[in-house]
Amino acid sequence: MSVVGFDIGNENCVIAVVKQRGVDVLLNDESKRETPAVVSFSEKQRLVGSAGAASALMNPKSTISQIKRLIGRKFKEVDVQNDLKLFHFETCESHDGGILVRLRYMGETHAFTPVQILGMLFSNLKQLTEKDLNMPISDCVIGIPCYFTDLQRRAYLDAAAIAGLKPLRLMHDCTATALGYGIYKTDFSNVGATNVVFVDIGHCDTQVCVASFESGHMKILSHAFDASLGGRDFDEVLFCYFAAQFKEQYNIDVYTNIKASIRLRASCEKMKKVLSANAEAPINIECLMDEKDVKGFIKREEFEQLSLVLLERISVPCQKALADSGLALESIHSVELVGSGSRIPAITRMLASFFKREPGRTINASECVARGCALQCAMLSPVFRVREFEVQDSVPFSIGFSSDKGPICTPSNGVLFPKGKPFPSVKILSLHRSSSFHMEAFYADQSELPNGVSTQISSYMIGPFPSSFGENAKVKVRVQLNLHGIVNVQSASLISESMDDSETRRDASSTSEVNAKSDHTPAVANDDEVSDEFNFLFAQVVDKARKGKNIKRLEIPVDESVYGGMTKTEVADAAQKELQLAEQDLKMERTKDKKNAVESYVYEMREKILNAYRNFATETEREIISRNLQETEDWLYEDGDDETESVYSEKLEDLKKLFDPIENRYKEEEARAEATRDLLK
Ligand code: ATP
Ligand code: K
Ligand code: MG
Repeated sequence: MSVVGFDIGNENCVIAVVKQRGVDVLLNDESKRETPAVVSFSEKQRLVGSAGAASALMNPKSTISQIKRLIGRKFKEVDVQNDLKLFHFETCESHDGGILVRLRYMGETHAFTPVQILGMLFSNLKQLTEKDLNMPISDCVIGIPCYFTDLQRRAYLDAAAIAGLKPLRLMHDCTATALGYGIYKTDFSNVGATNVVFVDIGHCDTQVCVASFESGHMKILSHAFDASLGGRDFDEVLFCYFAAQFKEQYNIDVYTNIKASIRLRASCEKMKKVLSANAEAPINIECLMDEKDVKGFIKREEFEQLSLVLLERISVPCQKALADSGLALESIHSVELVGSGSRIPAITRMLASFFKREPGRTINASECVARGCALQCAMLSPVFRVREFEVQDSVPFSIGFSSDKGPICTPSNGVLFPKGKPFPSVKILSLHRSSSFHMEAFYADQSELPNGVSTQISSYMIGPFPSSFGENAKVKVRVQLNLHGIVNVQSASLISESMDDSETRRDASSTSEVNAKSDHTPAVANDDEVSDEFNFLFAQVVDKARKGKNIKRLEIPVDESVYGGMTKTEVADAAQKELQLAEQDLKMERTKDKKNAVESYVYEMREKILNAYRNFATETEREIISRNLQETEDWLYEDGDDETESVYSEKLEDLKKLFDPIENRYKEEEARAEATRDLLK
């Protein structure tokens, strides 16, 4: 059993694993600690990660990156449409308003949902991990942006299921970072809490959280974000600048040429990184478009000037997180800056002036999310013993609940899980109903959500239930905001109590005897009520039942449907499809291996027949073999370039048949020589 943390970024993925002596970040096949979040469909197989990124230029229309942006979103959302303009793969609207990625693969047009594509990334990361650990894995913790909606969280779980992973928790990126930061620190002051601001600037987004640490305990006070502000936007500043400049200078319009725009964008990203360490940076691209080589140059100051609006926007979520935490600037002990997008010096300067102190850079900016997730996974796994450390996260968006009688859970306007309150959390709703009824979970405040996101979450049919419980029977509905930040109705039960309901509630410790035989139910429904789990009346109800009172409790069916979510069957089908695709990839890998084996055999034997084996073959044999080797080599580059595994196997066998007699003669002679040597010793 192993525990794993995954950070799936818009640009890079990181895998962290808890090993005996701490948390390790795994290396991928290229020995890199970060793996590009890219899936590319080449002619007959998928290329994921570094291989996928490498084929982006050759295969722009079937190379998918930044899929995280499209998870659980609607095609028509304005922000989605803005993102789609930057992508070169083709998309369309699905029947339920979602997004489909359309591409050609193995001679057919395929449509994949973003969840399926994310599932492919997960599969690849799972494979990398299993190869490294040399054992199968499924338990993991996955980092997610704090601004993910319920639907996006469910979509992540579906994608993980497609890949055969079992997330023990979806963890907010900053919460994971804060955990990794806090768990090792032992120098928190004994008097009061230590408050730390974490700012994570990634490729596409900015997240800020305020966390409060005490020894053995961490509480997130607030989350804030800009879902569309990250390193990518700074690349775009340079891209627009040089696109305009090259148009004027060389009369080329890169916007009209996919490959040119991919190359310019990649160069601009490199340039941005150069500008983080240097006062100026050149750009040189050969044959960018219309066979023209282009050259350019920018000073860091100019870049900063062009990025002024972006830089200013970073302070907005900082301001919000601080305000929502209820803390004054003076109560903040430090500001920690993570995410590779934050490596731009002007960002540090801006944050320093906003927080009135230099932001810390002690945390590993690119690995902290995965590391924190791995730690959380170890804490949640029964197999590991981790230092006692309590993690209390904070609800990012207010969640309301309503039933067919209108909003419930007053006093705060139908809000059941208010923003900023701790989660996971369970609430018990007490209602009175005579037959099946309907409930809805929704986001209570549109203004808290990212642009244009729907407030609908999920709906529940509760019931049917037997009429023997009478009119206006009491129903207890147990609603949970779970570890993933997903809201759901866990269970619903009918309660028949042999006393006046309101009486019981008013005096929870009442021991007043009630006539056990009377089947009294209140004639009028009480106002719907909500209580936290610890206030729940069940304990008392059960208690009375034990005393032999006539109290009935009956679990009733709850049927959930999620707006825009996948059904269990759809997830199972997608998992099946993923297996088929993986099988095809594997087949192509085996084919490649076989082809390589033929090729190396040709080279090896050519060398041997000229040297070691020379005297063991007749002139005729040597001629035949040389001819065969040459023919095979030519074939590999021409007709045999793209053959099946079995064809390569046959080819190899044929060559071996020619060679085996000679090889045997050679080996016999070797053995004889060795025996003679032994005798002479
Ligand atoms: P997200 O968090 O948005 O999902 P991510 O986690 O993949 O994305 P990171 O890996 O934290 O993002 O950061 C990637 C961004 O950091 C890219 O925009 C990249 O260009 C930028 N970046 C990396 N190194 C530097 C550098 N030295 N200077 C400036 N920017 C950099
Ligand atoms: K990352
Ligand atoms: Mg990130």
